[in-house]
Amino acid sequence: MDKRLETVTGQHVNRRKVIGGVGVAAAVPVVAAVGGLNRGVSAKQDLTAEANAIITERELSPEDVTAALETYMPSGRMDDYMMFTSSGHAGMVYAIGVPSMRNYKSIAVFTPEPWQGFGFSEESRAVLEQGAINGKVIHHGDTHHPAISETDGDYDGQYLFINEKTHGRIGVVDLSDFATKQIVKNPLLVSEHGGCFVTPNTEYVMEADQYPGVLGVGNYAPITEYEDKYRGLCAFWKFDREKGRLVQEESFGIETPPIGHDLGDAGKGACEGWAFWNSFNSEFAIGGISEGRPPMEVGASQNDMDLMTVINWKKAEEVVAAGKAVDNMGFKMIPMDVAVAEGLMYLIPEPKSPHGVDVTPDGKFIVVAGKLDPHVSIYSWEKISAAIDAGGWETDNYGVPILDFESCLETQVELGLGPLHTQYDDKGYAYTSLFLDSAVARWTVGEAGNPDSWKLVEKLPVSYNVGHICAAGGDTANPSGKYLVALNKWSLDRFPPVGPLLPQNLQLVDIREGKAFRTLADMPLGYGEPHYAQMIPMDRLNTIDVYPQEDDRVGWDPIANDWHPEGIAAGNEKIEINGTDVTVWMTVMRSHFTPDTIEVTEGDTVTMHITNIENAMDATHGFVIGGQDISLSLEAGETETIKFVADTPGVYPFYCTEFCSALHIEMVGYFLVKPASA
Ligand code: RUQ
Ligand code: CUA
Repeated sequence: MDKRLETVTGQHVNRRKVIGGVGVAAAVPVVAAVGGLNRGVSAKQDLTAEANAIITERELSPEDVTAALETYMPSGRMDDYMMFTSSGHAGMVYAIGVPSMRNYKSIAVFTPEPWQGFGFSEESRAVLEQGAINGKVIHHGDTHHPAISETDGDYDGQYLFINEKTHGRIGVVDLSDFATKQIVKNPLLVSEHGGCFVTPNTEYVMEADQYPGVLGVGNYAPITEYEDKYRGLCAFWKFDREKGRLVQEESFGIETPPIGHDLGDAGKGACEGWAFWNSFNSEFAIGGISEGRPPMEVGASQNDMDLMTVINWKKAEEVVAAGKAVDNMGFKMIPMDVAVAEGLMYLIPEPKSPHGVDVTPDGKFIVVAGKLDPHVSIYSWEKISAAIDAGGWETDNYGVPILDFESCLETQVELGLGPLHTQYDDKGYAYTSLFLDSAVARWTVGEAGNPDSWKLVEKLPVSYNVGHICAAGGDTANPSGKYLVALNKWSLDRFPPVGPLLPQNLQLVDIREGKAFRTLADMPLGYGEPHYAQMIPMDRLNTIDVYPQEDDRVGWDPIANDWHPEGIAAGNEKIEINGTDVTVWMTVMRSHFTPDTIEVTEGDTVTMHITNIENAMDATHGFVIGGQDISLSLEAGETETIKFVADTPGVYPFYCTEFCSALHIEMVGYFLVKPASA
């Protein structure tokens, strides 16, 4: 853990405890008061009567009332969990409190965001530019699967990775300040869906294609050469935890047959060192409705079985170290024949276009959901490794070993229609989303050799068309199992009409011991389509309150995670004019900018390094200036840079956009652009 985390962690935890303590002590139970004539008791009696009147008037059932009590957060009380969800094509990550289901922050990752100033300063613009495609900076992204960094198979709360399907990119969010620090682009993949999943100690962040192509962005082959020239890729991005960055030079991918790798999971416990991805389209369908070929959805659903890809990443790491990978567009790639010869890759049949593949907390079983099959198929790691050791397998057209289905299968459980994704709790239950049934199934994770121990227990209807589900720690080695959130795709009759584009509906589900398995709350989410989410106990997050400051030093660059070379303390503000280049070193604090009058000449190139010299928590200042597409958010202690050409003469007030003090309106300055002719 770096220094700035350690210095602030103590304060943060203490503050939370104090607030929690006061809340508990001040709680007033609304119960019928018995006798007594003092004011306090009669106030309680009044409240009880009022509570009953509200219940009657709003026609609330006992279920409604108890659900409300389970999720209500008195002001100042902290949630138990933070859930990080993707946002689909809004290109962000949302941090939502559980059980209150309130969104505390939308974290800009692939999309510029003016409130956070993301993509407007030179520093954050450079992060977006890391994700440029052939030099073209992209201003959106399709986020799907967030992954919190793990230590020993449990979320450690330090980093969050999020994949981006449209362009095959990954964003790295630092959970010490909830800000995006890096975007990487896989040069071999045009798009990807099978990420992010982390190995148990975040050695690697995994990603894979969903739609195979010719590996390498820009490489071409006609679609009719699909089977010959198109390939899949299962990639492992090396994570440098000290630096908090993914390292392309130490990453690698494994070339695979062109089956569409859909979703994956890293092995843990019993199967640590291995990785699993399931697939659809073992038919190698290529669509072509207008050419008389079957549409993709039909072509890719012909076979009764598709194929799970099983990869030994620990061994693959050694193969790369031994120099057996090739360099493909700056990314190390283990060719398919090498992967087969070295025993790195195996395929296992799995029923019909499956979707999720989810390793049980102990790593003994791998659960594959059927999507077009009402069952989940449970594979035994013990059996899979025995089948690998035994050899004598068949191979596919590309020479990749296909293990025998029956020899790897532990059992199957029939759950209902459209099973997609599975999560686990601490009581031995698994939960699987049923898209077509609009339900979540709760079933028991049984034992090896005892088929009767695997059983559907109950199903809970959700509204509607549930995709992923997220249980607290539900994909880790130690799930905590209190809450589950169903991420529902459709919400048609749940909320007031808002036009034809409807919100997603996140539903909180109680999975606590001794409590009914039921929904507690709806959270319409009107700004993006969350796919997957992960939920971490709140006390595992160690966030900072302000950026680091020392007696003689102020001005932090959160992206470099270091002192900003142009950060300045009060008293060192200046304007330097060098021909047509004007450089300003500015400080901001309640409630002024220094300097507050800047005059340049039309056509000058202006660079401003702006430092927020506040050290109080929440003392954020904004900075906007008309006509230059600039909106900054300067958190306490932060320095940011903007650069623009003063291309239009005139008088431009610049002002603070955060209501920072009673004199916030007065927090203004003038930027004057003298006409060149004057
Ligand atoms: S999957 S459509 Cu996570 Cu169910 Cu992306
Ligand atoms: Cu600073 Cu408003």
